[in-house]
Amino acid sequence: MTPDVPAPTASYEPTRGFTGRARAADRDPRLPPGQYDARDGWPVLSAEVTPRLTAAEWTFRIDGLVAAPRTWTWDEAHALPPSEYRGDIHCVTSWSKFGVRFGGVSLDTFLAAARPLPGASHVVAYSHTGYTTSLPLDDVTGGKAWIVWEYEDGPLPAEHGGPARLIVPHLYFWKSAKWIAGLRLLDRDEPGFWEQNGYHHRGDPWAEERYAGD
Ligand SMILES: Nc1nc2c(c(=O)[nH]1)N[C@H]1C(S)=C(S)[C@@H](COP(=O)(O)O)O[C@H]1N2
Ligand SMILES: [Mo]
Repeated sequence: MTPDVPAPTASYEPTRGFTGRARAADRDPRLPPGQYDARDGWPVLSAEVTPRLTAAEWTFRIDGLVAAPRTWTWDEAHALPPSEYRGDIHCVTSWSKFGVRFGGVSLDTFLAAARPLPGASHVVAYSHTGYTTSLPLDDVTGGKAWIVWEYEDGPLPAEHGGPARLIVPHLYFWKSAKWIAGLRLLDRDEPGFWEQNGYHHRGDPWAEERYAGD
């Protein structure tokens, strides 16, 4: 108890005609609305038990509306040109993490080999566990999505999706399927696990697209 220290909320007190600006000055500009900085923590959010999946067993497939459906093994995926993401991630349960590094291969590299057909507009990403999430194709192309197996300087921990996961960091992190098994390209939006359970279909953290109807 430190009664002579002003309450920390004092600086957030709305001033007439100045609301929001005072707030914005105090907030880290990397923090989307309604989020907090998890700092050193990285919560684990899994609907399923962490699977026992070795690198040798892991495969990644692209099929559906593509000219050349195919499956990559761990070694085949690692032979592709490496790519990394350095930046922020945002979970819909309201934590964000700043300046993290993930290493792997750009999804563009895999998609270039599979060659999406003209009618393809959406993807369903699915995990080796059965978890699914749906995304517009535009949200996973153009340098916005990766298949990753490194976190900071080490292998991606199993509870965070290792051996490999999808990351789509410009959207809420439920789109970033852990233990990624594949991507199916479709000509329509086919809602995945959380999208069928009340979450928003797109999930832009800057627009606070948390739930259906947001
Ligand atoms: N296979 C699978 N992937 C998943 C999930 C899950 O339950 N299963 N949860 C999603 C959600 S809601 C979030 S916020 C992130 C959490 O990733 P983390 O546990 O590495 O923080 O993974 C996403 N990918
Ligand atoms: Mo989440």
